[in-house]
Amino acid sequence: MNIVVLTGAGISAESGVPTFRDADGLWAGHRIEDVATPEAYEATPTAVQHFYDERRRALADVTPNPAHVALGRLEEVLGEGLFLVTQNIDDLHERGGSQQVAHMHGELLSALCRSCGGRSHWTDDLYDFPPCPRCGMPELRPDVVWFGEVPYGMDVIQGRLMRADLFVSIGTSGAVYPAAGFVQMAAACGARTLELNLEPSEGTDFFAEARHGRASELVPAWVDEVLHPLGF
Ligand code: BV8
Repeated sequence: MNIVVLTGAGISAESGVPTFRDADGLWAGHRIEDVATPEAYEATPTAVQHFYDERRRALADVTPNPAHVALGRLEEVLGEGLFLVTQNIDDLHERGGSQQVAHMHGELLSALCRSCGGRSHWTDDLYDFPPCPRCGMPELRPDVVWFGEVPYGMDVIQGRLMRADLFVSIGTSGAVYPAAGFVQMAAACGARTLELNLEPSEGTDFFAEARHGRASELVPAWVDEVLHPLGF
């Protein structure tokens, strides 16, 4: 069985990580074009660095919730049969037990050097432009995909979507492409499609089935449904 799971900010909401578009979300205090575009970084690099430094620091105060843990259990049983792709840049999937996570929009705990192109595991601030561990240049930026930049791993993602038996979207508003289009690609290639979200997403009509509620309840229940027939 080939399952592709796409997650968004909603899966981390109950862990205390703010989503983007909910009332108290990240965009409530900012405009996308002011903090999540290459142009914003060119114009006000320190302000953009602070936006990500705050989120990186906040990772120390959050913990995985039952939804993350349930997906870790699903991977333990299905192995390569599960492909987990996330729009999130937090490390809660990994801390919840998932070992293979495709971060299509990058990761807070990675720094990308604009001089040598090298990536380094990074837990500190970047606003003071520390030297790149590889080349020494003060050119480290957050290793995240901004609007207008190309998401990571699209070829692998598309390959998995095309041979999925089941596509499940968890905790995403379906507002941002190309992630929001994955359901249509999977369905066109014959996959069953399921949306698990607090409320109907912008793409909810593309899903064969939708269940609405909190991820910490919906996801463990769904994982049990998948694993019980397999004897787990
Ligand atoms: C690209 C990383 C080309 C940084 C992010 C016009 C039409 C179509 C597309 C475009 C267009 N104009 C421009 C575009 C392209 C653009 C885009 O889509 N813009 C939007 C605004 C229209 N996209 C891009 O630029 C992308 N690049 O297109 O390159 C390309 C394409 C294909 C192949 C090759 C090249 C790059 C976009 C990446 C931007 N970076 N994040 C950072 O984190 O700061 S986006 C960011 O917002 C997230 O990563 C995520 O992807 C996105 C959406 O957020 P969600 O995760 O869905 O969170 P949100 O708050 O929106 O929703 C939360 C949901 O959870 C809600 O539904 C809520 O109900 C639910 N929820 C809340 N609590 C719970 C819950 N569910 C369950 N339980 C709960 N407890």
